Amino acid sequence: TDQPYDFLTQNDCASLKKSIESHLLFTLGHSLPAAQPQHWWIATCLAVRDRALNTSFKAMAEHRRLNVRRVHYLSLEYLMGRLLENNLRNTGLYDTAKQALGELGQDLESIVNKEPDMGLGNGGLGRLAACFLDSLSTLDLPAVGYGIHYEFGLFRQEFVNGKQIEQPDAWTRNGNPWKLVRPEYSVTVKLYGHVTQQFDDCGNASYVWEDTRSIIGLPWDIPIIGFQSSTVNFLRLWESRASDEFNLEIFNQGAYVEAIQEKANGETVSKVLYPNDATESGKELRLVQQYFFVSCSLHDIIRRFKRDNTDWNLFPDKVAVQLNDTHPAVAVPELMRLLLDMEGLTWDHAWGICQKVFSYTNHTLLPEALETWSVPLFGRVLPRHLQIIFEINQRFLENEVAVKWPGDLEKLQKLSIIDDRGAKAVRMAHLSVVGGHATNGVAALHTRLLKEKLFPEFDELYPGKFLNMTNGVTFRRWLMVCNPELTALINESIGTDWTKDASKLKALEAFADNPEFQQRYRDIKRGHKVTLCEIILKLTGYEVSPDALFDVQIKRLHEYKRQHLNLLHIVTLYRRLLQNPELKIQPRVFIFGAKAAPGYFLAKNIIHAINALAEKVNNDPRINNQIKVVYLPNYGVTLAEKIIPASDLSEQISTAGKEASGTGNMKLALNGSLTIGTLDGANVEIKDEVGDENIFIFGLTVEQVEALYAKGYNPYDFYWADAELRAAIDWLASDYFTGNADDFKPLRNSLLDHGDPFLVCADYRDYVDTQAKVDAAYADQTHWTKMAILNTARMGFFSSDRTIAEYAKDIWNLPSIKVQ
Ligand code: DL6
Repeated sequence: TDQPYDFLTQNDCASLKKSIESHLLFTLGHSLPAAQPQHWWIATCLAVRDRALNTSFKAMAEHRRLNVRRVHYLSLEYLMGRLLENNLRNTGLYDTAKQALGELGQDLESIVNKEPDMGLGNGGLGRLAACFLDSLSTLDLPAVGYGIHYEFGLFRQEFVNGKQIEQPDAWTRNGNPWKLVRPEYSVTVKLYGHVTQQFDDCGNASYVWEDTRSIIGLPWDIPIIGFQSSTVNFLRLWESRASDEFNLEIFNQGAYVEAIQEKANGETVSKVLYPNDATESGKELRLVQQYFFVSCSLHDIIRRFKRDNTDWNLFPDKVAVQLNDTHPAVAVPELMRLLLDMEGLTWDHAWGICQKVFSYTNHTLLPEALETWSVPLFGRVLPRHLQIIFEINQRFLENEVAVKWPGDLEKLQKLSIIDDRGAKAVRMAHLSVVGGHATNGVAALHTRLLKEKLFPEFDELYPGKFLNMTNGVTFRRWLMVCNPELTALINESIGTDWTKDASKLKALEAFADNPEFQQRYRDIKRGHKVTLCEIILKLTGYEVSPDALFDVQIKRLHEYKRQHLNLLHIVTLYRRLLQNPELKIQPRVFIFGAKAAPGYFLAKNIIHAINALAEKVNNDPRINNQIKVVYLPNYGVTLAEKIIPASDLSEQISTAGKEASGTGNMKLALNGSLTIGTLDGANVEIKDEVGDENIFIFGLTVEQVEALYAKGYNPYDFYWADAELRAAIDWLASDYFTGNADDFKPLRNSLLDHGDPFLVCADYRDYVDTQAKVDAAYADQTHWTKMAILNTARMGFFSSDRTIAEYAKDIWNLPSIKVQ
């Protein structure tokens, strides 16, 4: 940069200070004395953003000079959380900023707390995408993230009389300093209309998609700053705008209101995130959202490609596209359409390109979460794409399935991209597998089940196409930012090499038995527990003790995750304490954090039950504070950063075979919270890493679950056989907790009369008995601390840097580009 701008990009304290001041004065228009904390936050973010942009210019120029291959991560969700502290730590500017703001009479910590969460996702899938972006920049991999600029992110959760109420989350209402609008890269997207076939003089057919409606995609860029790296990548989020500010024709007819209505319709597309991560809502708007962001992104990718290349054969060398679940799967027919109808490529040429470009990550085996779209709906919204999908399917069935299994109609039906058993539907997972060169699961067990149960024929048809990429989390946010005290202790003990190579955390094993290290490790945990106690008091009004065992279950509320199994254990303990006043247990605080999809009745009933139990238990003098229950409202990334370092026990208790991976399990174990869990998802690999003696495993295995279902599962068998289980369920469904015996009947019915689909009753006894082992283990603090330290030491494998390095090598073939 030229001299006059040096203060905008230099990293010394005086420059940073000047830069913050100048943004406060000239960007925000506030004198220093008049500025509010909110303004200081924005000015500080802008000062950091200047520096990020400066790095990005250099990285982009180098990428362009080398005409590099890039990965394009397409995800309908990103759960970014707050960015300021993370960006300051990643750039190494944290202490400088603290000093600069201190000299300006401000406190960095309180400024950091002004930032609202960027909550553009539901749960695991969206947070994984955010961790991946961090690792992509950290590993100097050229990448662009693409998503939707939702005006309203995931709802804000409140409790009224213990029941969940949803409030809108207008995350960007007061402006967001990280995002940068790029109107010059706006894209026009077409929808609806119809397709006609046309012939040229030689009889060649082409297809024209006409009478369409248009929406404009306006891009907002968020810089993604890596840890000590030379690369700043971007997350590009598309906002929808109506194509004409005023539809003149309608306006001239005097229909002003209709014209404005049309404008509002265009803007609806990016209005709201669907608050649902497990079942498909089936709403037309959701299909429109998916197509909108995919089409904008592909236009953007092609624009960048054409800027530096002329030969379409090079497209797969320059472009990798990762489909984060099937939500962006419409990218397959969209790229085909662009190549066929806009660029004039032949079918075979276009298809060859497509298959080399795309790869797909599956994040769930739950049948209800596997996306399908009704054919009539799809055809109405995207008529040309439906044609293309039919042709892809016909060629696939004729040239591949029928060749591999001649005359096998059942195989044709099973593998078809179009499900024609009842009302016709497009199977987006099949489209994604067929349209790309790789499909991956997100944990070893999940990938095995994907191959053996969900896609056995595809696996046979395409040997080597299915890969495992066990998830990971960024250790920047989930250790260095959320637990700076533990980070400092680790650095002091084993140096800082682990920050670039997480496997080096293993060196901590040598300290597991060291009394002084143990004491400091415990003190750090206790410090976080004290902070969490304050948060709990503020958010719930309940006072809890930092000396109790903090037992944590934080994740979306879903029956398969079995918060109600945890609930039954607490009811059991409560009852035991009441029935035996002499009973002494390790005091425990049960901490929950979870949002339920607004239309998910039973999940909301479970939330209500936990809150009702909390109210009773926490106010019952008879149990002498031995147990407390708290449900923290509005669980999200920022709250997680406070809960995770304070946790002693991590609840990972899904029915085996249902949780694809989990990533909270990794964050908690990294921070020395021992897992109580089933052999599900990544728990299996966590157990392998930390060792059987440092984890509490219980419950049915996948094979036992299958056998039980096959035999015919009857929850009443367990209910009648176990007096404590029976009492827990019946007590919960009595009028004891709320005064109304009907309140938790739905929960009771689901566990008994509706067949207990997630085997809560079957796993109850082993769970409760394993919890007793936890209680005994916690009594020996020396040994418990040793186990916790070994968990931290052995979690290196679960760094998202490792995961992303594997994607880069085995799926994307993407080299790292260091910029001078
Ligand atoms: O892969 C990220 C994350 C896994 O850790 C969770 O186990 C899994 O439930 C979650 N899947 C989804 C499914 N959404 N859809 N479709 O969020 O992905």
